[in-house]
Amino acid sequence: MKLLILVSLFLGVLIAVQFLRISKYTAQLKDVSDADSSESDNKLHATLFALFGVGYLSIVIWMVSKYSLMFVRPSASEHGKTIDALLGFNWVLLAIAFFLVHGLLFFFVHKYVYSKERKAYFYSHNNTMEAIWTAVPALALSVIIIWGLVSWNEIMDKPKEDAVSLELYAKQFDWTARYPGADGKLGLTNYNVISNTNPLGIVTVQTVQSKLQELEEEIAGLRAELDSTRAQMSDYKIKKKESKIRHLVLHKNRVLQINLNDERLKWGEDDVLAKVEFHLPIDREVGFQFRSRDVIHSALMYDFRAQMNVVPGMATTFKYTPIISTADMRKHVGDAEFNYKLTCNKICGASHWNMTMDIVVESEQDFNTWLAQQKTFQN
Ligand SMILES: [Cu+2]
Repeated sequence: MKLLILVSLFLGVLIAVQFLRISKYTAQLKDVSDADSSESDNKLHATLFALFGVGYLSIVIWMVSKYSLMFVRPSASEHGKTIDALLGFNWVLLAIAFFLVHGLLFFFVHKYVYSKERKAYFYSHNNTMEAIWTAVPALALSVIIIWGLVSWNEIMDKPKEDAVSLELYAKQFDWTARYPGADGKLGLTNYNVISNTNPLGIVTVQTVQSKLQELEEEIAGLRAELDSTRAQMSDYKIKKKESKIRHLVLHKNRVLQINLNDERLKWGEDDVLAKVEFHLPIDREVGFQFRSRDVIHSALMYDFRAQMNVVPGMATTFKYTPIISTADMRKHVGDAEFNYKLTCNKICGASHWNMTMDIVVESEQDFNTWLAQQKTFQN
């Protein structure tokens, strides 16, 4: 079937080329040059152009009404309303400019089709028009930029004192949500103490000690292996093993630098970790902190009009106030299964598509009940 389509396409092109050659020869016979075109040809093209213009603009209107983001779910966060308003304003300006310019373009091509009786009017300059088409876009852009900057400053301001704080930790390929626990403080973190049982690298006396033990065991194991089999090993293998040991010793030294008497090491013990879904209380500000273990991820919480890059080696922050509970949004969209989603919005690797978490927005009371049911890090 594909071959057939290709063959017919090829033949179609061949026919078109032959037609062009025929018209070229007939033109030579009639002694008219390529540049001349008859009045009926001009009229036909003017009509076709007008039809194309109407068709094109109709398709634009149809596609916008069918696929536009203007009619999707309302913002579930307070600041999202501002973002939606800004975006809406941009769309209105774009629509005015687009339909005006394209409408005139197709209209003029149709109206001023070449005619022998008409001579083009020479019109080189008009200061008023120059001023208008400089001032109008400048004004429109100023409004967008000032409005945008003011909103941005509000949105990116520090969270309030009583805000819920919460960390979203990304790694290939999942998310972990971390709440500060009873003390209200997120525990310290350090990549050097990351282990199978401590994927977020939370620093507590216990995680430091178990990491040290793990490293010591690994070093001792490698040394024993090297001692017992050195005679049978190639130089290359010996060097590789020795280099591995050196790296582990350096790692151990970095862990040893952590001060076990630091009071702040207690903060992490009562941290609450959540997978699969995390909960937020309605109408309370949430201060987010984002961290990544490996590559750049991006935390997109579409319904809250929130997105923040998640960058290894640093913590990024964002805040918002949820204003529509999951239950209310389910009613609004008429889908009892609907859930707010946290998704990764940077192509971060093979299972990028799988990096998602449900977000449940509920009453303060339900939120506290849920939080109390979660295990603390120490347990
Ligand atoms: Cu990702």
